[in-house]
Amino acid sequence: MTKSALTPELDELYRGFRQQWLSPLWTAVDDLMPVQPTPTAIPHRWHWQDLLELAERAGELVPVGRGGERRAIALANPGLGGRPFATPTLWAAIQYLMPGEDAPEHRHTQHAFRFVLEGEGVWTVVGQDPVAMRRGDFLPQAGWNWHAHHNQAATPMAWVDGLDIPFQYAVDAQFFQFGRDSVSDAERTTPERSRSERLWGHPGLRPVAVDQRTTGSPLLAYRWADTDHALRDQLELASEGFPGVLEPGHAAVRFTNPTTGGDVLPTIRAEVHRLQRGQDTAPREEVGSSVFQVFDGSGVVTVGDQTWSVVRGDLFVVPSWTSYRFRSEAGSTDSDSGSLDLFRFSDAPIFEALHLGTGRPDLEVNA
Ligand code: 1HN
Repeated sequence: MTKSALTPELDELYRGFRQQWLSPLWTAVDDLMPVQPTPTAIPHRWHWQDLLELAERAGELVPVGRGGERRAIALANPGLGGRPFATPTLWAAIQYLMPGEDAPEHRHTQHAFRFVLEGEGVWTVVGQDPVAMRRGDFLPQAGWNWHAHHNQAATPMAWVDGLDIPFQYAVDAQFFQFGRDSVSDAERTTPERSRSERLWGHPGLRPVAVDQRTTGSPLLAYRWADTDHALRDQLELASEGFPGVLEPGHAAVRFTNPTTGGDVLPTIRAEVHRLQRGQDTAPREEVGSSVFQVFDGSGVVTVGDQTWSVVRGDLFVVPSWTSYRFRSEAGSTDSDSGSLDLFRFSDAPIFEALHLGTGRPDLEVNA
């Protein structure tokens, strides 16, 4: 079908289409079927320091309670029309709790996690299991689990929440329920280890008697000491000439569900990457979108046509099919090792489940 000049007859035809809620393909095919993804989300970076200052101000001005539910302030990608969406599939927010504050119990079908950049003193109670949150910990919480948070420390605490809200919003899959208005005293105590960690937190070992198929990981906390150790071991092995790293000087681990070995949540993949001092990565592009947070160190990040210097806590978005690469800045001041540690989460499990792959289909077929 070639595009022809608009005659009165064609104009009449198009009016007929509109009146009957119809839309011809031939005027929309370039938009609907681009030769490669043309993301509406754009590369964008948020400074942690700016987020923290605004969250602190929200802590002074905005109470937490039933109705508003959480003092969470979402990253709104400038390409996505002001919606609280970091990418078309992913929500990312800074959440802030003042000393003594409770975030009330509720549950929702959206899959979620917390990642802690700094501080401690907040516990999250997931399915009545109190779980401590400390720097570097990753806390997944699959959909439809009851959860509440409480800050029992004398200082405020901030962390990052990731959820698949934009995805579930786009496909009309969300359900939500309020829980109890306050949790029991037993749930207010913070044991050193949660029940989930005592049952599921032993490497390579699963409880024989527990065969339940949970949605997402039954392990509710992945502690920084383990993540750090795994990354250090990968780099040490590499220096001894053994495989394991992603590329020279670049170690990476993925949080997995101990019952399956697969991704920790049905819709969200989460990883930590460590780039040794002075190293850079090869450029990559993938179908699907990611949010990164600098956990430690500093570096230079290029995403599409943007290049940013990033420091501890800064967040940035990599839209679908947008080239990205990193460089660790030698001699950074806030990290002992000079390496750049990046926390990353993405929607990769959705794309893999739908066989939308991570790259161009012809390249994948020929690979
Ligand atoms: C939620 O339940 C949490 O539990 C954080 O901490 C962010 C954003 C939208 C809807 C529910 C939380 C959320 C959320």
